[in-house]
Amino acid sequence: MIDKKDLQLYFIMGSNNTAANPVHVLQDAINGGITVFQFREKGISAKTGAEKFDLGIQLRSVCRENNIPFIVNDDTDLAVAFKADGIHIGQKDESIKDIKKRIPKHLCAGVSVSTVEEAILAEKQGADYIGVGPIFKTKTKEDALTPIGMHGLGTIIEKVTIPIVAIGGINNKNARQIIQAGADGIAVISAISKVQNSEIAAGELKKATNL
Ligand code: TZP
Ligand code: MG
Repeated sequence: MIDKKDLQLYFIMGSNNTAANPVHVLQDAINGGITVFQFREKGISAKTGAEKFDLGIQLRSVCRENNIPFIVNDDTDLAVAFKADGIHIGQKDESIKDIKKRIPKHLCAGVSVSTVEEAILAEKQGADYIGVGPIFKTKTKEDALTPIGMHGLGTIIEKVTIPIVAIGGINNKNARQIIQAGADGIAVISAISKVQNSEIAAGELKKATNL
């Protein structure tokens, strides 16, 4: 299971989100204060098969050594094989209801949503948390939807009681307003993976999300 406080600073990364060694970036991010990590190996030139598996194992080890929950994007079988702490899926994936039936009980399951309807359905079907977005414009996800803005986030916060993490274009300048609006945390890729110093970047985001 995932605790609300674990969602405060949710870092997501795959090998194509950084020019550096992802293992080092993750360690730096942890040193800076991230509270949960998601392995998201997808998009242009993403690793597959054994290479994806090997990288995942390395990143999982870093999380384990540092007591950081390790969540796998999309691939439920891989999440189970990794003995991950959770799985995160999108709207185009298998339903959370079906996934919950075949994953071990201790794994948490998160779903990406961008509308109130999707959020309510995710909650009803047993999601442990929702990722809401994109809030702002992002260059990271090739097929990102139109940003829902702070207003869109607010309407979803009003309607569900499960933990909420906001995603999409979040940085240390706009992070604080997300938490002030009532989200439990922020999820970021580039604000930590694509900067000179991931430890400092994570530290700043952590500070911005500490109300
Ligand atoms: N889902 C919605 S936006 C997004 C994902 C995976 C990308 C977030 O990346 P960044 O760099 O934090 O905007
Ligand atoms: Mg997906």
